[in-house]
Amino acid sequence: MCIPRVLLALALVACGGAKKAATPGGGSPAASLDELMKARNLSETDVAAALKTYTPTGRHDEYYLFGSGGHSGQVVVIGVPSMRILKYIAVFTPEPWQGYGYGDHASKQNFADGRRDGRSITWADTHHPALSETKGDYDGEVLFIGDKANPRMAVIDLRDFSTAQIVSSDLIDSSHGAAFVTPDTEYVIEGSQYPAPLGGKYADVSQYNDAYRGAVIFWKFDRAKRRLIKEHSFAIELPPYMQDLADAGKLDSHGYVFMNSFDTERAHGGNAEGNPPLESGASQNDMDYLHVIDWKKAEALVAAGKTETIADMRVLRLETAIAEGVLHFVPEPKSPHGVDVTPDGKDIVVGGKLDTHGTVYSFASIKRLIDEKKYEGKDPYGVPILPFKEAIRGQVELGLGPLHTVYDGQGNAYTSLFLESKVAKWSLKDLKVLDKVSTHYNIGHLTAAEGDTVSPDGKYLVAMNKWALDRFTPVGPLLPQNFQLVDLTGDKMQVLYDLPIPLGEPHYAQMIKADKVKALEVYPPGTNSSEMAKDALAVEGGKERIERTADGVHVYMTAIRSHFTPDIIRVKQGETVHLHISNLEQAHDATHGFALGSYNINLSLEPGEHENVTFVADTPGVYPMYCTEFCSALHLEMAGYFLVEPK
Ligand code: RUQ
Ligand code: CUA
Repeated sequence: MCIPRVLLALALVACGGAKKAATPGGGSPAASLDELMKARNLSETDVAAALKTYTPTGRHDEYYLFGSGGHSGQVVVIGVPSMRILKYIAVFTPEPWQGYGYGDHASKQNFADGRRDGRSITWADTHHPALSETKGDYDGEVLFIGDKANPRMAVIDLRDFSTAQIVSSDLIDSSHGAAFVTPDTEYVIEGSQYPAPLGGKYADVSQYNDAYRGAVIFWKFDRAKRRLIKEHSFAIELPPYMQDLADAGKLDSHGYVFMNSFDTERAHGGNAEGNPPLESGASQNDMDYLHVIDWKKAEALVAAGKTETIADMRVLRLETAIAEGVLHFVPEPKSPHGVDVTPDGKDIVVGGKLDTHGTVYSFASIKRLIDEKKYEGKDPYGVPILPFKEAIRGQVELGLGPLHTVYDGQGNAYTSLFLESKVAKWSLKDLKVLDKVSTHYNIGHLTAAEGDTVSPDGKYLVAMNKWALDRFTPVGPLLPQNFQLVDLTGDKMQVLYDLPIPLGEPHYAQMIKADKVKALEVYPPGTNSSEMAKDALAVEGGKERIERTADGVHVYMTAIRSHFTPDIIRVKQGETVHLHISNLEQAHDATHGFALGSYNINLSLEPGEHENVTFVADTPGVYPMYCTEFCSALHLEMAGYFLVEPK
């Protein structure tokens, strides 16, 4: 009770020492804080929680939280501790406000690169965002996010919080262990989940053991270009287990990747064909395999040409990976889920899911066992298995359904307990639980401030809850997810705030110090935002024009408060039209939109930005074009006509 009292006293000082506070709604006489608490049925603990998150107008947050947007195929950006939603970044899904997927060349290119089997995909199941790292610390340059359903990877540039690239490989047909970065962002990891014949080939599921495989892709990141380079990437073939989450080793364990698996039973469904249902078939064994991958060694073998190319990807085949000592297994308790390397890189924590323990592996022991070739056996594919008991430092009894673990800077770990709906705080040194806090409900991932770097901040944790049940005013049978902000500063964890996420099921999120991200205020004049360079077709004020060339009509247009120039465009039916539009503004937040109805063209022209659009004027008529952002008092007048004369 003493902490809330102090905060309450602070609150009173903050309102000028008098026990008067403004009444919501205004007008009526100010009520005292006590009266407000009574009227709103708030306890001192509630008021303390409010004071820890309340952020007055104009004040900025201490952290950015980058959360997966789940099915929406987007990324949600939230300020912490206020829990205010700052942005949804369009990634895999068209998004009208950002003009993403509505005509401009850059987003068209992203969607083209994200096609699967030649098919355009307009949604994604985004799971794990990963911030780029330098020496194991977030550097605030880019964010990666993977799509589980249509295995793809996206690169988001944090200079402008927009998607710079989407890549895809036909090697695998689903992914889950993505995105995770190596400590200097040399590679971005994408592990498959559901085994399938590599390279999109066909084989009946009855050939599961022989023809189906898993794989992990190491996407090469070119930091100068801020792009993933497919030609420099590679993959490692894995047995047909369901590989799950991954984490890269750091410091002591640098050079390794750890990846969970389940269904080492190789159950593959067929419940209408006399087989056990997949979930029970996959839960027979007491142990599955933690995959220990030496990516440095793999990289050297790839450079030496020991690969086979499948679906345009250089693949280190399973037998090579085994023969060269790239891949080892260590047993892990029953259908694990999260694998999380500790900040010092010395230990690896695995959540048991169907086991009540967190298992703490010692990297030093794993390394020694590998060096001594001390195996307790081999799996059916010949992968050496290290002895479990000698590879672990210990186990901690956490509770029901441990999934994911994050860390603070004080030697504590925080593990989500899905079945118990709790977060367990425990000591890495003593492997003892120190505290538990209830979350609402069925927590999946959790994220702590800089919680998976070499130097976590502690302070705040966000529980990412799958079920919301009774937490919010009802909105029908489909409920939002619930992000709960938890204070880590006291001995006891305290839930401070509930934020409904009504757009998809977020899985993971990362929280970075806000001052590490250097976001642009405006683009330099004429910037092509996908290239982050001046566009060759950028238009300067006074140089607007319409030109007819062999490939169609080129319209060089500018936008500035409150007009487009030219504002009348005349073309003939069937002509190809190339719009080149520069927003001449250099004032912060002076964004213009450009909408051309019936042609499905809708752009967001941020200050300094240039965009190119190409389309065929196939339907004659009169089409108003106008600015879609309320940019000025004469915004409604910021309009013109696109005239298509019939043939
Ligand atoms: S999953 S809720 Cu990370 Cu995709 Cu565990
Ligand atoms: Cu420009 Cu409204």
